[in-house]
Amino acid sequence: MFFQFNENETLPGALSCYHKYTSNDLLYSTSPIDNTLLARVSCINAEQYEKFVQIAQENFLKWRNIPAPQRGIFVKRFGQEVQNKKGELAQLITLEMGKPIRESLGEVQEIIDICDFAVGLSRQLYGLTIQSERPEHKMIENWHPLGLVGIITAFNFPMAVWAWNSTISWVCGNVNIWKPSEKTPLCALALHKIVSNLVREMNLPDISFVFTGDYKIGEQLSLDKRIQLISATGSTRMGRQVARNVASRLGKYLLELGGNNAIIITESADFNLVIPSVVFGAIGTAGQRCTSTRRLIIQESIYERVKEALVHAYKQVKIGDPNDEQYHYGPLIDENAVILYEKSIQSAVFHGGKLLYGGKRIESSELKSKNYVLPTLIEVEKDNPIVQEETFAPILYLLKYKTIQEAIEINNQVAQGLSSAIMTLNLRESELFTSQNGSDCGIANINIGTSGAEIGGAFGGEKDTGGGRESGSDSWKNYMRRQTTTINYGINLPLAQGIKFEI
Ligand code: UN1
Repeated sequence: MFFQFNENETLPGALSCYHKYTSNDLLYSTSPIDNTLLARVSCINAEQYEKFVQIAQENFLKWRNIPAPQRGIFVKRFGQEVQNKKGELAQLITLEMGKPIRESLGEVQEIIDICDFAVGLSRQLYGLTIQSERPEHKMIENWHPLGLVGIITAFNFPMAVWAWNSTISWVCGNVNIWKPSEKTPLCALALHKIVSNLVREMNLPDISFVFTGDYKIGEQLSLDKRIQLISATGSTRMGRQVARNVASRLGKYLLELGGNNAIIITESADFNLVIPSVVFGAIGTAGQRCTSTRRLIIQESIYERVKEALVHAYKQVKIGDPNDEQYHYGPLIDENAVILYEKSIQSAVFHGGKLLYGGKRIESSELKSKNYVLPTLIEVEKDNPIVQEETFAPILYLLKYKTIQEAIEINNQVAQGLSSAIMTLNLRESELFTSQNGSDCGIANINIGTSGAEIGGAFGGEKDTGGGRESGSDSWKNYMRRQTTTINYGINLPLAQGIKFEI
Protein backbone atom coordinates (compact mmCIF):
# COMPACT_ATOMS: atom_id res chain seq x y z
CA MET A 1 0.00 0.00 0.00
CA PHE A 2 1.24 3.50 -0.76
CA PHE A 3 0.73 4.78 2.77
CA GLN A 4 3.32 2.62 4.45
CA PHE A 5 5.51 4.73 6.71
CA ASN A 6 9.09 3.85 7.43
CA GLU A 7 10.50 3.93 10.87
CA ASN A 8 11.80 7.41 11.70
CA GLU A 9 10.64 8.79 8.40
CA THR A 10 9.77 12.44 8.75
CA LEU A 11 7.34 13.76 6.22
CA PRO A 12 8.08 17.22 4.85
CA GLY A 13 5.88 19.72 6.56
CA ALA A 14 4.68 17.18 9.07
CA LEU A 15 5.79 16.70 12.58
CA SER A 16 4.64 13.17 12.70
CA CYS A 17 6.71 10.16 12.01
CA TYR A 18 6.20 6.49 12.58
CA HIS A 19 8.26 4.96 15.34
CA LYS A 20 8.00 1.27 15.94
CA TYR A 21 8.93 1.42 19.59
CA THR A 22 9.76 4.61 21.38
CA SER A 23 9.33 5.95 24.83
CA ASN A 24 8.24 9.39 23.64
CA ASP A 25 4.66 10.56 23.86
CA LEU A 26 2.90 8.21 21.48
CA LEU A 27 -0.50 7.70 19.95
CA TYR A 28 -1.53 4.09 19.54
CA SER A 29 -3.56 3.59 16.42
CA THR A 30 -5.62 0.43 16.74
CA SER A 31 -8.21 -1.10 14.46
CA PRO A 32 -11.65 -1.40 16.06
CA ILE A 33 -12.26 -4.39 13.79
CA ASP A 34 -9.99 -6.66 15.82
CA ASN A 35 -8.16 -4.32 18.25
CA THR A 36 -4.79 -4.93 16.56
CA LEU A 37 -2.18 -2.25 17.00
CA LEU A 38 -1.64 -0.63 13.60
CA ALA A 39 1.07 1.86 14.52
CA ARG A 40 2.55 3.99 17.19
CA VAL A 41 2.65 7.60 16.12
CA SER A 42 4.77 10.16 17.87
CA CYS A 43 3.14 13.31 19.21
CA ILE A 44 4.76 16.62 18.45
CA ASN A 45 6.78 18.26 21.19
CA ALA A 46 7.00 21.93 22.15
CA GLU A 47 10.14 22.56 20.12
CA GLN A 48 8.67 21.03 16.98
CA TYR A 49 5.44 22.95 17.48
CA GLU A 50 7.33 26.23 17.55
CA LYS A 51 9.54 25.39 14.61
CA PHE A 52 6.69 24.35 12.35
CA VAL A 53 4.40 27.25 13.22
CA GLN A 54 7.26 29.54 12.23
CA ILE A 55 7.78 27.72 8.94
CA ALA A 56 4.04 27.88 8.31
CA GLN A 57 4.13 31.65 8.85
CA GLU A 58 7.02 32.08 6.41
CA ASN A 59 5.36 29.88 3.82
CA PHE A 60 2.13 31.82 4.10
CA LEU A 61 3.96 34.93 2.86
CA LYS A 62 4.82 33.02 -0.34
CA TRP A 63 1.52 31.18 -0.76
CA ARG A 64 -0.64 34.30 -0.44
CA ASN A 65 1.17 35.80 -3.43
CA ILE A 66 0.34 32.91 -5.71
CA PRO A 67 -2.84 33.87 -7.61
CA ALA A 68 -5.94 32.06 -6.38
CA PRO A 69 -6.59 30.22 -9.70
CA GLN A 70 -3.05 28.84 -9.51
CA ARG A 71 -3.65 27.76 -5.94
CA GLY A 72 -6.69 26.05 -7.42
CA ILE A 73 -4.45 24.08 -9.78
CA PHE A 74 -2.72 22.58 -6.75
CA VAL A 75 -6.11 21.58 -5.30
CA LYS A 76 -7.12 20.11 -8.66
CA ARG A 77 -3.97 17.97 -8.72
CA PHE A 78 -4.59 16.94 -5.12
CA GLY A 79 -8.11 15.82 -6.05
CA GLN A 80 -6.70 13.77 -8.93
CA GLU A 81 -4.16 12.07 -6.64
CA VAL A 82 -6.93 11.24 -4.18
CA GLN A 83 -9.02 9.86 -7.05
CA ASN A 84 -6.08 7.64 -8.10
CA LYS A 85 -5.74 6.28 -4.58
CA LYS A 86 -9.43 6.18 -3.75
CA GLY A 87 -9.57 2.46 -3.00
CA GLU A 88 -6.52 2.45 -0.75
CA LEU A 89 -7.57 5.53 1.19
CA ALA A 90 -11.01 4.00 1.74
CA GLN A 91 -9.40 0.78 2.99
CA LEU A 92 -7.37 2.77 5.48
CA ILE A 93 -10.48 4.56 6.79
CA THR A 94 -12.22 1.23 7.28
CA LEU A 95 -9.17 -0.28 8.93
CA GLU A 96 -8.50 2.54 11.36
CA MET A 97 -12.04 3.77 12.03
CA GLY A 98 -14.23 0.76 11.25
CA LYS A 99 -16.89 2.21 8.93
CA PRO A 100 -18.20 0.01 6.11
CA ILE A 101 -16.02 0.07 3.01
CA ARG A 102 -18.82 1.50 0.86
CA GLU A 103 -19.15 4.43 3.25
CA SER A 104 -15.38 4.88 3.29
CA LEU A 105 -15.44 5.10 -0.51
CA GLY A 106 -18.19 7.70 -0.10
CA GLU A 107 -16.01 9.64 2.32
CA VAL A 108 -13.12 9.69 -0.15
CA GLN A 109 -15.58 10.78 -2.85
CA GLU A 110 -16.45 13.76 -0.63
CA ILE A 111 -12.78 14.78 -0.77
CA ILE A 112 -12.77 14.57 -4.57
CA ASP A 113 -16.02 16.54 -4.76
CA ILE A 114 -14.85 19.30 -2.44
CA CYS A 115 -11.65 19.61 -4.49
CA ASP A 116 -13.77 20.25 -7.60
CA PHE A 117 -15.82 22.77 -5.67
CA ALA A 118 -12.73 24.56 -4.34
CA VAL A 119 -11.12 24.67 -7.81
CA GLY A 120 -14.23 26.42 -9.15
CA LEU A 121 -14.17 28.77 -6.18
CA SER A 122 -10.57 29.72 -6.86
CA ARG A 123 -11.89 31.87 -9.73
CA GLN A 124 -14.93 33.13 -7.81
CA LEU A 125 -13.72 34.71 -4.57
CA TYR A 126 -15.85 37.71 -5.40
CA GLY A 127 -16.26 40.92 -3.43
CA LEU A 128 -18.91 43.58 -4.02
CA THR A 129 -18.74 47.00 -5.58
CA ILE A 130 -20.88 49.37 -3.55
CA GLN A 131 -22.48 52.69 -4.52
CA SER A 132 -20.90 55.56 -2.61
CA GLU A 133 -23.02 58.38 -1.16
CA ARG A 134 -20.33 60.87 -2.23
CA PRO A 135 -19.75 62.26 -5.75
CA GLU A 136 -16.75 60.83 -7.63
CA HIS A 137 -16.29 58.09 -5.07
CA LYS A 138 -16.77 54.36 -5.21
CA MET A 139 -16.55 51.53 -2.71
CA ILE A 140 -15.19 48.04 -3.22
CA GLU A 141 -14.76 44.97 -1.11
CA ASN A 142 -11.60 42.84 -1.24
CA TRP A 143 -11.18 39.38 0.23
CA HIS A 144 -7.72 38.52 1.50
CA PRO A 145 -6.19 35.35 2.93
CA LEU A 146 -6.28 35.01 6.71
CA GLY A 147 -2.92 33.41 7.45
CA LEU A 148 -2.70 30.17 9.39
CA VAL A 149 -5.78 28.01 9.84
CA GLY A 150 -5.98 25.31 12.51
CA ILE A 151 -8.22 22.39 11.61
CA ILE A 152 -9.30 20.06 14.43
CA THR A 153 -11.17 16.94 13.27
CA ALA A 154 -12.96 13.96 14.78
CA PHE A 155 -12.50 10.23 14.26
CA ASN A 156 -15.83 9.60 12.50
CA PHE A 157 -14.93 11.39 9.26
CA PRO A 158 -11.17 11.13 9.56
CA MET A 159 -10.46 12.46 6.06
CA ALA A 160 -13.41 14.31 4.50
CA VAL A 161 -14.00 16.93 7.18
CA TRP A 162 -10.37 18.03 6.97
CA ALA A 163 -10.74 18.23 3.18
CA TRP A 164 -13.85 20.46 3.42
CA ASN A 165 -11.74 22.89 5.39
CA SER A 166 -8.29 22.51 3.90
CA THR A 167 -9.14 22.67 0.19
CA ILE A 168 -11.22 25.82 0.56
CA SER A 169 -8.71 27.34 2.94
CA TRP A 170 -5.90 26.65 0.43
CA VAL A 171 -7.61 28.36 -2.48
CA CYS A 172 -8.31 31.27 -0.12
CA GLY A 173 -4.52 31.53 0.32
CA ASN A 174 -3.99 30.10 3.80
CA VAL A 175 -1.57 27.59 5.25
CA ASN A 176 -3.26 24.85 7.27
CA ILE A 177 -2.30 23.04 10.43
CA TRP A 178 -4.27 19.86 10.99
CA LYS A 179 -4.78 18.35 14.44
CA PRO A 180 -6.48 15.03 13.64
CA SER A 181 -8.31 12.86 16.15
CA GLU A 182 -5.91 10.85 18.30
CA LYS A 183 -7.96 7.80 17.25
CA THR A 184 -7.23 8.16 13.53
CA PRO A 185 -3.72 9.57 12.98
CA LEU A 186 -2.90 7.24 10.07
CA CYS A 187 -5.76 8.60 7.97
CA ALA A 188 -4.27 12.05 8.44
CA LEU A 189 -0.72 10.94 7.66
CA ALA A 190 -1.81 9.16 4.48
CA LEU A 191 -3.44 12.31 3.12
CA HIS A 192 -0.51 14.36 4.31
CA LYS A 193 1.85 12.18 2.37
CA ILE A 194 -0.10 12.91 -0.82
CA VAL A 195 0.05 16.65 -0.10
CA SER A 196 3.75 16.54 0.71
CA ASN A 197 4.67 14.69 -2.47
CA LEU A 198 2.60 17.09 -4.51
CA VAL A 199 4.03 20.31 -3.07
CA ARG A 200 7.51 18.96 -3.71
CA GLU A 201 6.62 17.97 -7.25
CA MET A 202 4.96 21.33 -7.97
CA ASN A 203 7.77 23.26 -6.27
CA LEU A 204 5.42 24.93 -3.81
CA PRO A 205 6.04 25.84 -0.16
CA ASP A 206 4.69 23.44 2.47
CA ILE A 207 1.12 24.60 2.94
CA SER A 208 -0.09 21.77 5.13
CA PHE A 209 1.11 20.52 8.49
CA VAL A 210 -0.11 17.70 10.69
CA PHE A 211 0.26 18.12 14.44
CA THR A 212 -0.43 14.75 16.00
CA GLY A 213 -1.19 14.56 19.69
CA ASP A 214 -3.98 14.58 22.20
CA TYR A 215 -6.39 17.38 23.12
CA LYS A 216 -3.53 19.48 24.50
CA ILE A 217 -2.32 20.22 20.96
CA GLY A 218 -5.79 21.48 20.06
CA GLU A 219 -5.73 23.62 23.17
CA GLN A 220 -2.34 25.04 22.31
CA LEU A 221 -3.47 25.90 18.78
CA SER A 222 -6.65 27.54 20.05
CA LEU A 223 -4.62 29.75 22.41
CA ASP A 224 -2.00 30.63 19.80
CA LYS A 225 -2.47 34.16 18.44
CA ARG A 226 -0.60 33.22 15.26
CA ILE A 227 -3.44 30.92 14.19
CA GLN A 228 -6.05 33.26 12.71
CA LEU A 229 -8.88 30.75 12.44
CA ILE A 230 -9.62 27.54 14.32
CA SER A 231 -12.11 25.28 12.58
CA ALA A 232 -13.09 22.53 15.00
CA THR A 233 -15.31 19.50 14.53
CA GLY A 234 -16.17 17.28 17.48
CA SER A 235 -18.04 17.28 20.76
CA THR A 236 -19.87 20.28 22.19
CA ARG A 237 -17.63 20.07 25.27
CA MET A 238 -14.52 20.38 23.11
CA GLY A 239 -16.11 23.19 21.07
CA ARG A 240 -16.97 25.23 24.15
CA GLN A 241 -13.36 25.04 25.32
CA VAL A 242 -12.00 25.97 21.87
CA ALA A 243 -14.46 28.89 21.68
CA ARG A 244 -13.41 30.15 25.11
CA ASN A 245 -9.72 29.93 24.23
CA VAL A 246 -10.03 31.54 20.81
CA ALA A 247 -12.37 34.26 22.11
CA SER A 248 -9.91 35.14 24.87
CA ARG A 249 -7.48 36.28 22.16
CA LEU A 250 -10.27 37.61 19.89
CA GLY A 251 -9.46 35.10 17.15
CA LYS A 252 -11.93 33.54 14.74
CA TYR A 253 -13.50 30.16 15.16
CA LEU A 254 -15.77 27.91 13.14
CA LEU A 255 -17.46 25.14 15.08
CA GLU A 256 -19.24 22.03 13.87
CA LEU A 257 -20.25 20.15 16.99
CA GLY A 258 -22.79 17.60 18.15
CA GLY A 259 -26.13 16.80 16.59
CA ASN A 260 -29.28 15.24 18.01
CA ASN A 261 -31.11 14.82 14.76
CA ALA A 262 -34.76 13.92 14.31
CA ILE A 263 -37.01 12.85 11.47
CA ILE A 264 -40.69 13.79 11.69
CA ILE A 265 -42.86 11.11 10.08
CA THR A 266 -46.24 12.52 9.13
CA GLU A 267 -49.45 10.78 8.15
CA SER A 268 -48.87 11.47 4.46
CA ALA A 269 -45.28 10.14 4.44
CA ASP A 270 -44.36 7.87 1.53
CA PHE A 271 -43.51 4.58 3.25
CA ASN A 272 -41.15 3.54 0.47
CA LEU A 273 -38.94 6.47 1.45
CA VAL A 274 -39.42 6.33 5.21
CA ILE A 275 -37.86 3.01 6.15
CA PRO A 276 -34.63 3.24 4.10
CA SER A 277 -34.08 6.89 5.14
CA VAL A 278 -34.58 6.11 8.80
CA VAL A 279 -32.52 2.94 8.82
CA PHE A 280 -29.58 4.47 6.93
CA GLY A 281 -29.73 7.57 9.12
CA ALA A 282 -29.79 5.61 12.37
CA ILE A 283 -27.39 2.74 11.71
CA GLY A 284 -25.15 4.10 8.92
CA THR A 285 -21.56 4.48 10.23
CA ALA A 286 -22.90 2.54 13.25
CA GLY A 287 -24.68 5.73 14.35
CA GLN A 288 -21.39 7.62 14.64
CA ARG A 289 -22.10 10.51 12.26
CA CYS A 290 -22.87 13.90 13.71
CA THR A 291 -25.84 13.79 11.33
CA SER A 292 -27.02 10.32 12.44
CA THR A 293 -30.74 10.03 13.11
CA ARG A 294 -31.25 9.75 16.88
CA ARG A 295 -34.95 10.56 17.23
CA LEU A 296 -38.09 9.68 15.28
CA ILE A 297 -41.13 11.87 15.87
CA ILE A 298 -44.08 9.90 14.54
CA GLN A 299 -47.71 10.94 14.05
CA GLU A 300 -49.78 8.84 16.46
CA SER A 301 -52.14 7.44 13.81
CA ILE A 302 -49.25 5.72 11.98
CA TYR A 303 -47.07 5.07 15.02
CA GLU A 304 -47.73 1.33 15.32
CA ARG A 305 -47.23 0.79 11.58
CA VAL A 306 -43.88 2.61 11.58
CA LYS A 307 -42.76 0.80 14.71
CA GLU A 308 -43.57 -2.63 13.28
CA ALA A 309 -41.92 -1.86 9.96
CA LEU A 310 -38.79 -0.68 11.75
CA VAL A 311 -38.55 -3.72 14.03
CA HIS A 312 -38.94 -5.87 10.92
CA ALA A 313 -36.22 -3.91 9.09
CA TYR A 314 -33.86 -4.01 12.09
CA LYS A 315 -34.11 -7.80 12.14
CA GLN A 316 -32.57 -7.81 8.64
CA VAL A 317 -29.58 -5.65 9.62
CA LYS A 318 -26.28 -7.51 9.30
CA ILE A 319 -23.33 -6.53 11.44
CA GLY A 320 -19.78 -7.74 10.85
CA ASP A 321 -16.40 -7.07 9.28
CA PRO A 322 -16.78 -3.64 7.60
CA ASN A 323 -14.53 -4.76 4.73
CA ASP A 324 -17.21 -7.24 3.71
CA GLU A 325 -19.90 -5.48 1.70
CA GLN A 326 -22.68 -7.77 2.90
CA TYR A 327 -22.64 -6.10 6.33
CA HIS A 328 -24.53 -2.89 7.01
CA TYR A 329 -22.12 -1.73 9.66
CA GLY A 330 -19.08 -2.76 11.65
CA PRO A 331 -17.66 -2.02 15.07
CA LEU A 332 -17.97 1.09 17.21
CA ILE A 333 -14.71 2.99 17.48
CA ASP A 334 -13.64 1.50 20.83
CA GLU A 335 -14.62 -0.10 24.13
CA ASN A 336 -15.49 3.26 25.61
CA ALA A 337 -18.07 3.85 22.87
CA VAL A 338 -19.67 0.49 23.69
CA ILE A 339 -19.87 1.43 27.37
CA LEU A 340 -21.59 4.73 26.47
CA TYR A 341 -24.02 2.80 24.24
CA GLU A 342 -24.87 0.46 27.13
CA LYS A 343 -25.22 3.31 29.63
CA SER A 344 -27.53 5.28 27.34
CA ILE A 345 -29.81 2.28 26.92
CA GLN A 346 -29.87 1.66 30.68
CA SER A 347 -30.71 5.30 31.30
CA ALA A 348 -33.47 5.35 28.65
CA VAL A 349 -35.09 2.26 30.19
CA PHE A 350 -34.58 3.50 33.76
CA HIS A 351 -36.56 6.64 32.88
CA GLY A 352 -39.47 4.66 31.47
CA GLY A 353 -38.29 3.85 27.95
CA LYS A 354 -39.33 0.56 26.38
CA LEU A 355 -36.69 -1.43 24.53
CA LEU A 356 -38.17 -2.61 21.21
CA TYR A 357 -35.10 -4.11 19.58
CA GLY A 358 -31.39 -4.66 20.24
CA GLY A 359 -29.87 -3.13 23.34
CA LYS A 360 -26.71 -5.13 23.71
CA ARG A 361 -23.21 -5.87 22.58
CA ILE A 362 -22.89 -8.76 20.14
CA GLU A 363 -21.18 -11.84 21.57
CA SER A 364 -19.98 -13.94 18.65
CA SER A 365 -16.85 -15.94 18.03
CA GLU A 366 -16.93 -14.79 14.40
CA LEU A 367 -16.29 -11.20 15.42
CA LYS A 368 -12.71 -10.31 16.19
CA SER A 369 -13.39 -7.69 18.84
CA LYS A 370 -16.06 -6.80 21.39
CA ASN A 371 -16.79 -3.45 19.74
CA TYR A 372 -19.86 -4.62 17.81
CA VAL A 373 -23.35 -3.76 19.06
CA LEU A 374 -26.92 -4.44 17.99
CA PRO A 375 -28.93 -1.65 16.39
CA THR A 376 -31.38 -0.45 19.00
CA LEU A 377 -34.93 0.91 19.00
CA ILE A 378 -36.39 2.41 22.17
CA GLU A 379 -39.86 3.88 22.67
CA VAL A 380 -39.67 6.95 24.92
CA GLU A 381 -41.73 9.85 26.23
CA LYS A 382 -40.51 13.27 25.19
CA ASP A 383 -39.40 14.16 28.73
CA ASN A 384 -37.06 11.16 29.01
CA PRO A 385 -33.71 12.86 29.80
CA ILE A 386 -31.72 10.54 27.50
CA VAL A 387 -33.44 12.12 24.49
CA GLN A 388 -31.36 15.22 25.17
CA GLU A 389 -28.08 13.33 24.78
CA GLU A 390 -26.07 12.61 21.66
CA THR A 391 -24.72 9.07 21.98
CA PHE A 392 -22.41 8.05 19.13
CA ALA A 393 -24.02 4.63 18.60
CA PRO A 394 -26.90 3.07 16.63
CA ILE A 395 -29.66 3.91 19.11
CA LEU A 396 -32.93 5.35 17.83
CA TYR A 397 -35.62 6.81 20.11
CA LEU A 398 -39.26 6.67 18.98
CA LEU A 399 -41.63 9.44 20.06
CA LYS A 400 -45.29 10.15 19.28
CA TYR A 401 -46.97 13.42 18.29
CA LYS A 402 -50.50 14.64 17.60
CA THR A 403 -50.15 17.93 15.69
CA ILE A 404 -47.43 19.17 13.35
CA GLN A 405 -46.78 22.09 15.73
CA GLU A 406 -46.11 19.61 18.53
CA ALA A 407 -43.78 17.63 16.26
CA ILE A 408 -41.74 20.76 15.48
CA GLU A 409 -41.65 21.62 19.16
CA ILE A 410 -40.22 18.18 19.98
CA ASN A 411 -37.72 18.51 17.11
CA ASN A 412 -36.50 21.81 18.57
CA GLN A 413 -36.56 20.88 22.26
CA VAL A 414 -32.97 19.58 22.33
CA ALA A 415 -29.83 21.61 22.91
CA GLN A 416 -28.26 20.70 19.56
CA GLY A 417 -29.34 22.06 16.18
CA LEU A 418 -27.52 20.28 13.36
CA SER A 419 -29.81 18.23 11.11
CA SER A 420 -33.53 17.49 10.85
CA ALA A 421 -35.98 16.07 8.33
CA ILE A 422 -39.65 15.70 7.61
CA MET A 423 -41.29 12.92 5.62
CA THR A 424 -44.44 14.37 4.11
CA LEU A 425 -46.33 14.84 0.86
CA ASN A 426 -48.27 17.72 2.40
CA LEU A 427 -47.06 21.11 1.16
CA ARG A 428 -48.29 22.96 4.22
CA GLU A 429 -46.29 20.73 6.54
CA SER A 430 -43.07 20.87 4.55
CA GLU A 431 -43.28 24.64 4.11
CA LEU A 432 -43.98 25.14 7.82
CA PHE A 433 -41.06 22.86 8.73
CA THR A 434 -38.62 24.90 6.62
CA SER A 435 -40.06 28.30 7.61
CA GLN A 436 -38.93 30.58 10.43
CA ASN A 437 -41.52 28.81 12.60
CA GLY A 438 -40.17 25.37 11.74
CA SER A 439 -37.00 23.43 12.43
CA ASP A 440 -34.29 25.40 14.24
CA CYS A 441 -31.48 23.31 12.69
CA GLY A 442 -28.81 24.21 10.14
CA ILE A 443 -30.10 21.40 7.93
CA ALA A 444 -33.85 20.81 7.36
CA ASN A 445 -34.54 18.12 4.75
CA ILE A 446 -37.75 17.06 3.05
CA ASN A 447 -38.33 13.41 2.17
CA ILE A 448 -34.74 12.38 2.76
CA GLY A 449 -33.06 11.50 6.06
CA THR A 450 -30.82 13.60 8.31
CA SER A 451 -27.42 12.30 7.21
CA GLY A 452 -25.49 12.13 3.98
CA ALA A 453 -25.34 15.83 3.08
CA GLU A 454 -23.80 16.85 -0.23
CA ILE A 455 -20.68 19.05 -0.16
CA GLY A 456 -22.32 21.85 -2.19
CA GLY A 457 -24.45 23.12 0.70
CA ALA A 458 -23.25 24.96 3.79
CA PHE A 459 -22.82 22.31 6.49
CA GLY A 460 -23.31 23.01 10.19
CA GLY A 461 -25.93 23.94 12.73
CA GLU A 462 -27.18 26.16 15.50
CA LYS A 463 -27.25 26.20 19.32
CA ASP A 464 -24.91 23.59 20.85
CA THR A 465 -23.84 22.57 17.35
CA GLY A 466 -21.76 25.73 17.39
CA GLY A 467 -23.17 27.96 14.63
CA GLY A 468 -20.44 27.39 12.03
CA ARG A 469 -20.87 26.55 8.35
CA GLU A 470 -18.29 24.55 6.43
CA SER A 471 -18.01 23.05 2.96
CA GLY A 472 -20.22 24.55 0.21
CA SER A 473 -22.29 27.68 -0.47
CA ASP A 474 -20.38 30.77 0.69
CA SER A 475 -18.58 29.07 3.60
CA TRP A 476 -15.30 30.20 1.97
CA LYS A 477 -15.86 33.63 3.53
CA ASN A 478 -14.89 32.11 6.90
CA TYR A 479 -11.37 31.53 5.57
CA MET A 480 -10.71 35.09 4.36
CA ARG A 481 -10.71 38.57 5.78
CA ARG A 482 -12.85 41.28 4.21
CA GLN A 483 -11.49 44.71 3.46
CA THR A 484 -13.65 47.66 2.44
CA THR A 485 -12.00 50.37 0.34
CA THR A 486 -13.49 53.78 -0.53
CA ILE A 487 -11.84 55.44 -3.54
CA ASN A 488 -11.98 59.15 -4.32
CA TYR A 489 -11.30 59.81 -7.99
CA GLY A 490 -12.29 63.51 -7.85
CA ILE A 491 -10.55 66.76 -6.82
CA ASN A 492 -12.72 67.49 -3.77
CA LEU A 493 -12.89 65.83 -0.37
CA PRO A 494 -16.55 65.57 0.62
CA LEU A 495 -17.03 63.82 3.95
CA ALA A 496 -19.54 61.06 4.54
CA GLN A 497 -22.86 61.92 6.22
CA GLY A 498 -22.52 65.45 4.76
CA ILE A 499 -20.25 66.62 7.57
CA LYS A 500 -18.62 70.01 6.94
CA PHE A 501 -15.01 70.49 8.03
CA GLU A 502 -12.97 73.48 6.87
CA ILE A 503 -9.37 74.39 7.57
C1 UN1 B 1 -19.84 14.38 10.41
O1 UN1 B 1 -20.43 13.41 10.87
O2 UN1 B 1 -19.03 15.06 11.10
O3 UN1 B 1 -23.81 14.62 6.08
C2 UN1 B 1 -19.94 14.81 8.99
C3 UN1 B 1 -23.15 13.62 6.35
C4 UN1 B 1 -21.73 13.56 5.87
C5 UN1 B 1 -20.82 14.32 6.77
C6 UN1 B 1 -20.98 14.06 8.22
N1 UN1 B 1 -21.65 14.10 4.55
O4 UN1 B 1 -23.62 12.68 6.98
